[in-house]
Amino acid sequence: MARLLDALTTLHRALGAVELSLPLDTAPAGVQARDELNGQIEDYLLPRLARLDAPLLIVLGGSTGAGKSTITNSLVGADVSLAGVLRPSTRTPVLVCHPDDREWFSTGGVLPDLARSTGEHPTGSGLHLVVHERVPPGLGLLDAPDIDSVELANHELAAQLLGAADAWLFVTTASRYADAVPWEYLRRARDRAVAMAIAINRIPVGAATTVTSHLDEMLHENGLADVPTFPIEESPGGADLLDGRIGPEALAELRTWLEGLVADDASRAAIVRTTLDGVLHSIPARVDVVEDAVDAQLQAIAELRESSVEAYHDALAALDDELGNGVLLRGEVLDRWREHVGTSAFMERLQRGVGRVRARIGSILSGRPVPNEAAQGQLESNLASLVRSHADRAALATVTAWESSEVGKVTLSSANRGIDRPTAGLDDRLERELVDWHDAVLQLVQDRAGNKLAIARALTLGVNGVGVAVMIGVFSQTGGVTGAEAGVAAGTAAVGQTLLTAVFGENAVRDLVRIARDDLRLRLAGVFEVERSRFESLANSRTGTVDGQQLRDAAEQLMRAWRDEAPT
Ligand SMILES: Nc1nc2c(ncn2[C@@H]2O[C@H](COP(=O)(O)OP(=O)(O)OP(=O)(O)O)[C@@H](O)[C@H]2O)c(=O)[nH]1
Ligand SMILES: [Mg+2]
Repeated sequence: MARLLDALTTLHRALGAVELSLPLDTAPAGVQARDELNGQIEDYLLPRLARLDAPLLIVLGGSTGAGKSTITNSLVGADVSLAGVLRPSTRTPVLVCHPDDREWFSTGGVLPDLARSTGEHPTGSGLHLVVHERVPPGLGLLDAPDIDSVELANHELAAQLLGAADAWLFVTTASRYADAVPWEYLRRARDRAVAMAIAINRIPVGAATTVTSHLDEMLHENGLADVPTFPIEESPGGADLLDGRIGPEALAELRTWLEGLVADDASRAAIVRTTLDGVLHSIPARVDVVEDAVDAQLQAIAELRESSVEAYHDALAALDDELGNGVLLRGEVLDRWREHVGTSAFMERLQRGVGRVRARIGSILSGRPVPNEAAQGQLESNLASLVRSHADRAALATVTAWESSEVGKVTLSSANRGIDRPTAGLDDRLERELVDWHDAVLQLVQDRAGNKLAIARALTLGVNGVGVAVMIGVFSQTGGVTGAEAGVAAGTAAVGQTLLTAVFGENAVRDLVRIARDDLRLRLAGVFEVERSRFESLANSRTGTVDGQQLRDAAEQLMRAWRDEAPT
């Protein structure tokens, strides 16, 4: 039994972790199946498996006014549950048992979430427990609320109670037995192969054969041919029973059936086994429903995640294009470059000539305008604002994509304000990354340059100058600078490239620039990933910790354990 209980606990835990909060078609059925099954595991399976010889619980369920409370009182021969003309009359379920079974039904673990009340009348909630000598030992009779009145809470409670039963005593009447709602329940009992009997109350005198044969026909059609039926003839009394009880003769057969259930260990064990087996075998199909719903949720979440990945990917690609096209040479980087190379001292030195360097770059420099302050003033854009604008675009694109579906809207509903804008920390994070990148480029130059730095130093470039030249190389790879600043930017870039090439050689420069560029790309991708992570957490907050496969595995594990450990 230990393995079975373990498997059941595992399934219970897995079902408890199922999250179905997205408005998908499959969700309502999934929620219902999940809650019902988990309820039944707690209310019935765990306590029953923990003690197979515990008293039987027979639950009286059915339409409002069918006579469940009246039959309970009449069987016991005492007013244990209030019956009445006002519908629905039973709201608090009443469990009546022999005094010997009091302990099991009050603390034994059945229906653990229903607080027990005792005393003359139900307190209004939980489960009212009454003991009476006339109930056969080993049997609890539970008078449940109805399944079809205007009180929806009654139906839920009734379904929970029926789920906890070792056997159902379904109560209907001669005029109500063909109603739709009771048949939904009867078919559920059939699907779960729960031990069951049907009492047809208030049969007009002499009509028993007509009514039962029609009911039997319906049972047959619904695959319930084996269910015993107990016709109960209408007792006189008009709308209300005179003394509130049905005569003993009318109930004789039903009483015999009930007593037979607990007459000996074998018949008691047979009922326990029938229902246990039925309920356990109903589990895979019920888990299937939950599983489908879970998979649909995960699929929907994956689609949301995908659209955020796409939006940020597109934005990063666009940013990447712009990084290479020289647009950035209008900004800070250009300033830095100028700090090192844009001085007249440097230009003079170049003009005086430094061997082959001069030879190779002289032609490029001749006729070029020297970068000046005025040109610099026109250049306002910088990397930070470029990144920010792309981050902005990606956030907005993601929000727009998500808002196009109900699932996305619901997921967005728990977002913080400003989800459609870049994060507050973007600027700081980006600045840190750029500082780090700058350092990394300098380190790279130092590592790769070897003694060529001596030449660079001779040009007063130094490590910094070479580093900045590499950065300029990164931002001018595709060359296409246009507009007013083109002359300055392109000139500066060309000077940088030419210098680098002169000092380091073409391949080395290409390498340096490529490595620096890849490094920057990676850093920017990281910055964007932080931006996107807000959407990722929103999506994750809608995902439970289990998927369909885990549920399927848990159900299979359970069925294997039951096959090996079922009592015979
Ligand atoms: N005359 C007559 N009245 C009956 C008979 N059986 C039940 N009643 C009456 O039918 C009414 C409803 O009976 P209840 O026992 O309260 O019905 P219930 O199924 O418990 O109804 P809910 O608690 O609302 O779900 C009561 O007024 C009973 O007295 C019967 O055989 N003859
Ligand atoms: Mg009642």
